[in-house]
Amino acid sequence: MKKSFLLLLSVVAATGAASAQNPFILDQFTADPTARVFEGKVYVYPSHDIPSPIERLKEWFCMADYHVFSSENLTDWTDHDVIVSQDRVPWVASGSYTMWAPDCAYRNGKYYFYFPAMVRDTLIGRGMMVGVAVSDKPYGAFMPQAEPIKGIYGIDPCTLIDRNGQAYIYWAGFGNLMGAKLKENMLELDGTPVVVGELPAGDKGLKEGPFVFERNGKYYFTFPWVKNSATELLAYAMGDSPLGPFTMAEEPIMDESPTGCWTNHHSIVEYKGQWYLFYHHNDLSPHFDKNRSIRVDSLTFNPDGTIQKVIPTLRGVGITDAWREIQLDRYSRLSSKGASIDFINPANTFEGWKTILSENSAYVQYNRVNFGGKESKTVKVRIFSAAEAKLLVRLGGPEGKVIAEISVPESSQWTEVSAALKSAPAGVHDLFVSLEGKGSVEIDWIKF
Ligand code: FUB
Repeated sequence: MKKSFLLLLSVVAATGAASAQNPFILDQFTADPTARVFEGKVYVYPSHDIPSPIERLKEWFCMADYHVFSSENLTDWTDHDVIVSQDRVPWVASGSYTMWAPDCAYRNGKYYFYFPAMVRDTLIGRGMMVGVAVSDKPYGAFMPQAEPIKGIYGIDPCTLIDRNGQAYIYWAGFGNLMGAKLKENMLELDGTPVVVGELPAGDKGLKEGPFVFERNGKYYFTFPWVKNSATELLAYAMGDSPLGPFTMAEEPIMDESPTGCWTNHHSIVEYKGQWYLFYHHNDLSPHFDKNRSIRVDSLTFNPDGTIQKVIPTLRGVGITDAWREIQLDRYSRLSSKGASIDFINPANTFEGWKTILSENSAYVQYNRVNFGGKESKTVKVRIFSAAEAKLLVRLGGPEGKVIAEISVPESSQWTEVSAALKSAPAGVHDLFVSLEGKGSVEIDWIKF
């Protein structure tokens, strides 16, 4: 493969539609997020779901390539564009669209991108195998190896370098979760793979997507598991060494998806002193759960090292600047009556969501808005309302200070309306917007 082509692929794309909220990539489907901290930023290596261009995969997973995304503040994400694609990997079956869950590791000045895919017919051991592409930078250009790693038959690779500098690779294969040492070159297994024991047996539900990490001398073996014959929850076991033995934890890291997404696939990473769980739901594709979207929420450990269950949120992580378009529909709290969320355009979910307030005092709350940096004297909302109405904007909550009253005009289309701020806020606040009196007001975003 020509180096110039790879360099072209690695050119940083302009920041796409991305946000501090969940899901955090909004201009394409993304799944199976493996987050790693490289060069002081978080890099997320997801799968890239697409609606299938071929009949055989119309109702199944379909992926042709991988993008990588990076962020310094977990609010603004840069899409570095395609780093590896099925057409450029010599061992991958052409047109198989099987670029499933990947991972990336750093060692000795190089970045190793691990990915599963269907092998060419001519290779021994047909089916899914795992290959590597190597780069000098976390965002590419990645140069794929000519052959997949010998001895790995399966999907969902995950790597770990333990406290002694030994590298491991884990994967899901034939109903089991597997592990093996990697050689110093990160390209070959060092010894025979083992079945990771002490996990629920195969007849107790599908296990896949292993993600292993170390914290305070303990190794956490985490994995999606179809425990209750429905969708996947995120389970884990703990042990003192990378290949076990492990002891299963009683509580899951995350319960089954509230949206009925069959898969969940995750990674856990510490960044600037906070731990995060990256995972996926099917937010942008509510009726087809093979087109997924990646999310992130904070994760906390108990004093004994066990993991507190993570409740999925729409608000996500990070702080939102007041002068940007604040998507209230990724709310922290909604009133129990008269407030709802819907797509702006159900025929094109990539246009995002709207908040609908349709009863006196109905409200939406959006936490952690930063009013520092730029002083604003006005508030602007993108709004749709068939009749005149009034919105109140407060800081803090329902009893908080009213900072603006917005008179909403009658309109037959989306329109932007401004109002003067009663006082200029400073610092980080929770934002609270409510309907005062009658009406039904649809809000796309608000900004200051
Ligand atoms: O994305 C395809 C497959 O779905 C992954 O490899 C699994 O972990 C599941 O998320």
